[in-house]
Amino acid sequence: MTVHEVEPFNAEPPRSALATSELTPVDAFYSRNHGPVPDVDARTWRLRVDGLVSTPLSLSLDDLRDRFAERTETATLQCAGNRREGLAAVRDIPGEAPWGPTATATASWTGVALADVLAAAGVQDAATDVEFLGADVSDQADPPQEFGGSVPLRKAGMPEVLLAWAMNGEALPAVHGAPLRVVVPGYIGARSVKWVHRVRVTDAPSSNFFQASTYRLLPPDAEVTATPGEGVELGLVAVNSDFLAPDDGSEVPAGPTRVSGYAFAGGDRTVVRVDVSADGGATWTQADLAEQASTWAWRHWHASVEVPQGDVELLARAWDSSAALQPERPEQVWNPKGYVNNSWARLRLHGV
Ligand code: MTE
Ligand code: MO
Repeated sequence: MTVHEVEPFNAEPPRSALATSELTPVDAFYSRNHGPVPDVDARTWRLRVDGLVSTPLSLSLDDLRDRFAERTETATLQCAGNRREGLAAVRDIPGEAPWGPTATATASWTGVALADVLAAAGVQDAATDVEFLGADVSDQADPPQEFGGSVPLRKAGMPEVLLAWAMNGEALPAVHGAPLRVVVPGYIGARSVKWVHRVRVTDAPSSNFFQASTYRLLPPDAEVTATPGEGVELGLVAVNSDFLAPDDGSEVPAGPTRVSGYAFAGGDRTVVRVDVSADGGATWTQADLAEQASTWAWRHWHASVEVPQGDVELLARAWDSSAALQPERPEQVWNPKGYVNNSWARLRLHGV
């Protein structure tokens, strides 16, 4: 793992660790934290469901297992800061980790549908949003605050949104949110709140620091302040892709070379095409796309490209089912917090 920060713990795996299987092994799954990993006792832990509901609930893990049907969904998580490195190369982004292309990963998540829990609580007519609060306290907010965020009620009511206690069939590790985390497929990773202990039904988007003041897209010339409501709230993940093999900077035999990577689009959009170029974008080869494990999962892809003698920069770009194409250059999407770098993927190889 490349450890960007020890406390809070922030780390991403080498590209190769994501290349071999559609489901990312748990020990290769990136970790993104804003405070210390909380020590939660699963026996005394309860999930409170309150706010605009007719029957507030307090549920133990056994209650969740006993009262609701178990569901498993394969979903990709992608941090809004994934690939920030490419933006930081354009212009400095102080105070934010220079994430490479692997602050994203895919797991099969097991738990219960949030929709079923909301139905048991009875959502009132005035409700518009559902907020999640985690047990970790982050001093990145002033004063320090629990990590939280919300999604629109219409998303919260979809069957793919889970309260999950397992990933890839194993009990959720502490660093990934044990005993319970939210999984909001198609949304930026920040909405998949770990160590969730409260689900609050509301009539407005969350005023939590990590939604109202950060994870927002500011115009390039904006100053970074913590004023709530500035810029645009991030939600659905934009179409994105990157290379997974070979590694950046590798020496390879000149000639036809197999390259592979991932592509992902949020919301209920899917990846429909990936192009790869070895001549700066003059000509493109369409990559072969692997079957998608679910609507909510990335697509692995591979292609054979002609690598010349010497240095070459390969390009990759994905299209989604709304015909959106990744923008060409990081300069075009640069923003002061370094979110959503979905510019074309670039990989340097040296043909020998
Ligand atoms: N939940 C809590 N409680 N605290 C956090 O710091 N980080 C979020 C989200 N959920 C976070 C959280 C962010 S920004 C991302 S990208 C994902 O968790 C990362 O999940 P992972 O660490 O399991 O990969
Ligand atoms: Mo994130």
